[in-house]
Amino acid sequence: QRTKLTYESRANLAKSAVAKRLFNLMASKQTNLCLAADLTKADDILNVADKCGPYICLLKTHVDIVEDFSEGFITNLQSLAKRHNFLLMEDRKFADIGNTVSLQYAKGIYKISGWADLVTAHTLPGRSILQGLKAALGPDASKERGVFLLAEMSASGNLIDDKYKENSNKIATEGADVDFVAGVVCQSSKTFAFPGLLQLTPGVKIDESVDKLGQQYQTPEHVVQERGADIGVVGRGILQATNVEQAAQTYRDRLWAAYKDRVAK
Ligand code: 5FU
Repeated sequence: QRTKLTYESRANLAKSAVAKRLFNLMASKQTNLCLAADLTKADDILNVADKCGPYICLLKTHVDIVEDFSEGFITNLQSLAKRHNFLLMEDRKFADIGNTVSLQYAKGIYKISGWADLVTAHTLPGRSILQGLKAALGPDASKERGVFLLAEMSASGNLIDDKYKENSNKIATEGADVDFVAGVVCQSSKTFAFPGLLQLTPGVKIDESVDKLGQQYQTPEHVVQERGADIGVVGRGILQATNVEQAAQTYRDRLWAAYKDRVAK
């Protein structure tokens, strides 16, 4: 069972080079917290990235909500990632035909493939989503990039059913492009079994169980121990705290303790 294995041991089973890197980073830095930096001003994102950097393995962006985007913002974000040792994920949720996602990944204002170690993609279009994203990268660059495929969502009333989950798992684990898949975004350990993939689970908060727009929350302990999360994604739980740094530390401590408990049992 993958949830019983340590991150170190799973690094050796990963087919994606970025997944391997992330598993090892998590183990050495002792954190399985991803910060969802959903803020609309570049300086605000850089500020929370600097404060929370020591406690996170991954910083997740929605770059299209940044009102004052510039290349300088990306340069600064990358140097914070380097300084504090975390990876960058753009939660773009690509969902179009291969040719279009290839353009969306590498071109336009954001040139995501140039800086995001990881991106998210829906499996709705089928395998061509992976081929399309890969096509945007040179042969060497594809080793430094990875995709998290969405097999489930935390939104109440979402349309994903068991068949869709099963087929998403097949795309993530079978075929020529599995070396490009770093993990799966989902809500349950039953969604996939392969231990070389990371389970990223959003919808994590210490108190409060829903928001007004369909988001459903679970506690850090619940997502790691009952739902099989390898990485817990926290946005507003940290961003809206009075002391952001302290909140990041608390989430880091609770998510990490839950993981240590999980592998010890
Ligand atoms: F794929 C998903 C999902 O199923 N639920 C999510 O909430 C992604 N998310 C993202 O996680 C969402 O786009 C936000 O960036 C983040 C959750 O933020 P919160 O403030 O902790 O609710």
